[in-house]
Amino acid sequence: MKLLSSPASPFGRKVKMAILMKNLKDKVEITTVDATKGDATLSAANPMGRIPVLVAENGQVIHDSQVICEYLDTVGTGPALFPANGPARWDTLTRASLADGIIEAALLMVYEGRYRPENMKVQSWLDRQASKIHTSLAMIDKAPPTWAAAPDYGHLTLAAALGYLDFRHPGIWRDKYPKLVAWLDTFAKTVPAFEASKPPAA
Ligand SMILES: N[C@@H](CCC(=O)N[C@@H](CS)C(=O)NCC(=O)O)C(=O)O
Repeated sequence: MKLLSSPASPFGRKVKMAILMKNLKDKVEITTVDATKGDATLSAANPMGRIPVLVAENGQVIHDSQVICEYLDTVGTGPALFPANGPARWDTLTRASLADGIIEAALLMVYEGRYRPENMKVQSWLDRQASKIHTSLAMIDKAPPTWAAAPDYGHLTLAAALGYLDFRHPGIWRDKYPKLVAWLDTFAKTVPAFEASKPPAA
């Protein structure tokens, strides 16, 4: 299999964690793609021009990060990342959806800084994204999601979100959400893939 991603991508990090958690390291070749510049290989695989994209062994192109993780769950070994059905499945997917929302808001803040000329930056837009992040973190911090046998897709997505905040917005969450800080420490100790997929220093 081939994965198109980049070292800094939080959505790519979700997939990299899933690859390691499902014991597929030797089966996936990772190619670095710069999604911010427009890349012909990437556009051919995903017309949205977004990473991550997985090309399966049979040549099938799979995106986005959730679909890739679900695919990897079917071809790898180890504990299931996605409960097959019932309330547990909707709980996992809903926790992941909220964590993806945190990543999206954090990414929009990065893009605002990166792409808009200084005199066109809209502070109220940045504040709105930051507020979404804080409202979500405050809710999750009340009762960080535990796991029984092993962390699932919802947990790995939350870890990717917190890792991305550390990477791109350091200082905005750790002093406010102590339970989440402890939760991420426990996750990192339980899942070596978290540290192994860490982006290079910003
Ligand atoms: N929903 C997608 C989001 C992917 C995404 O936004 N990736 C970012 C990099 S982390 C990207 O490719 N951005 C470039 C762009 O949107 O043009 C997923 O879960 O994979």
